[in-house]
Amino acid sequence: MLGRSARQIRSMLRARSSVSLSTGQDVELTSQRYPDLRRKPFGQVGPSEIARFQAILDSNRVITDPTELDGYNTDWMRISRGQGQVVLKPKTTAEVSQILRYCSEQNLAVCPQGGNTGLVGGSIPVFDEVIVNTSLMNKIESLDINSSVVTVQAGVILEQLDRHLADHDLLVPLDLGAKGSCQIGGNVSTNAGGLRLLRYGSLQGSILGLEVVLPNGEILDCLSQLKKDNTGYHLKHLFIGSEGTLGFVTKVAIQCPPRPKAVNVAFLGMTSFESVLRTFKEARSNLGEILSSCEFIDAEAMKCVTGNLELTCPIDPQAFYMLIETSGSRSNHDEEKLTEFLEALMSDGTVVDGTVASSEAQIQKIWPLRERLAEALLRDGYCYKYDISLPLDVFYDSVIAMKERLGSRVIRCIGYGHVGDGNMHLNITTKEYDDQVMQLIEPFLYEWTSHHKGSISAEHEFASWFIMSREREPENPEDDITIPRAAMNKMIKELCPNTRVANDARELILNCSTEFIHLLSSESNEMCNNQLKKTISAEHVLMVRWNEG
Ligand code: 2HG
Ligand code: ZN
Repeated sequence: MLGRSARQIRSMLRARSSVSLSTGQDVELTSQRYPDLRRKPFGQVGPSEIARFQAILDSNRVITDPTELDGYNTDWMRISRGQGQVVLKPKTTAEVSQILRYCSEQNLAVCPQGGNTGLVGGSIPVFDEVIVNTSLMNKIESLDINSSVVTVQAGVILEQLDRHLADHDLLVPLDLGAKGSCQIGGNVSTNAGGLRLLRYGSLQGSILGLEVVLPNGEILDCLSQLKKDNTGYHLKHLFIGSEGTLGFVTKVAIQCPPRPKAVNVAFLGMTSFESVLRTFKEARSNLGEILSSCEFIDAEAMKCVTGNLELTCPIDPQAFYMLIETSGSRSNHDEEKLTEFLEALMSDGTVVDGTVASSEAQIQKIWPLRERLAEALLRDGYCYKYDISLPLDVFYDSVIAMKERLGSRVIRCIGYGHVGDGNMHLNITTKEYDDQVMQLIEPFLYEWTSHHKGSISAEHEFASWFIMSREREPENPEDDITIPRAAMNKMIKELCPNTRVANDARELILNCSTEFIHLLSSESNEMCNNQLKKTISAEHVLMVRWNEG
């Protein structure tokens, strides 16, 4: 970009190749890789259970064919595989309610599943849980043009919703690389972060209401469409990001921002991480309200996405790259701001190369370099995936520390992610799973992160430590802490001895005090840091579900 103005520079990119990954038997069973995991004393699915499911749903929505089951049992990362014997595909909340009530009565473990695009194995069974898949719950129920609130069923695909909103000049305030397959219910249950959190904030802030089916089949209606509603506890927050542990999200009301009229993407190169930080600081102060994304990619990550997916980097090789997006309402204004910002950074040598794209076609050629990294990594073989939040002054040190530790044992150790949100995606690859490499990564990386006051899960998922750290043989199944009611009862007893323990999840939630809720969250964070050693082995493997097996 040196010597040329931002507006003159246009991308010189090639079309991306499409990739399809199969799922299947070659992925090791989660229960085999982690032999210490024990199936809890849940019931099993046999002919009478199948007959009951077929009475609730049509038989073509009860899948038992082993070949078909394969895809639902294997995660997108191909690192986890469950042994679910049946997939159920409800279309309505009433059907979900009947399924959960029956499973609860029969003590059958359930695995809620959306688009199965999660990165930590949380969307598939660990053992033989009943998979309740939301893909047929795909109706956009209403869109209130005046308030810009859309209400959808859980199985609506993110990209489809965004296309629908585009017709009304609105936008989903969430954007993920997996947008073509991930579903809103899963996004809510994992509190997905994504590429534009910097601009629109965490999904939690945009969700106005939720409808949730509780483990006993009761339907909890928190489906408010109001921007302001302070009547009582904000129960919806219990379900956002709780990974299906407390209930099954069936409908969501989302506040949608206006669709930007002008979008620009600058793709820049730097020689040092200090320059990345300086560029981010300048972007924040000079692009201000129009800044919508600030991503970074290191040199090895760039080699991965260009080498494995045959994409082309539009600028010369550099140590670090940044993708800076602006979204505003007046293109002249935005381009002027962006040009000034870039010229200042180039003239002092912070940015050494770059290109700017303003048309949709050009932008669509740049974003894949960042969005398709997760997919590119899988081409190496096995991927050890870490999603950490860190203070920016030590942000890239995490990759340096890991590289030093792993040396030539791995194919690559790379860093990329949402630098604007302090979110590092640290990824390591080997040809196939290598336990020795794993031992070098964990618990080291968790302890390193904890020591630097980071978080071991920034946006992907989080909760398995909770179960693992408390795992013990229950005296009776009712005390099994993998059943949320019992889990919460136990926590209440431990944390708030004076609080009344309720008999079911709904009663519990309605009766629990704000003190309990505060304690729950602060205790969770503290436990996470204190108990890393106990919990790390399963952190990316086991997800807590409300009645996981
Ligand atoms: C992203 O930001 C996703 O692309 C995936 O969160 C991150 O591949 C990863 O580690
Ligand atoms: Zn991410």
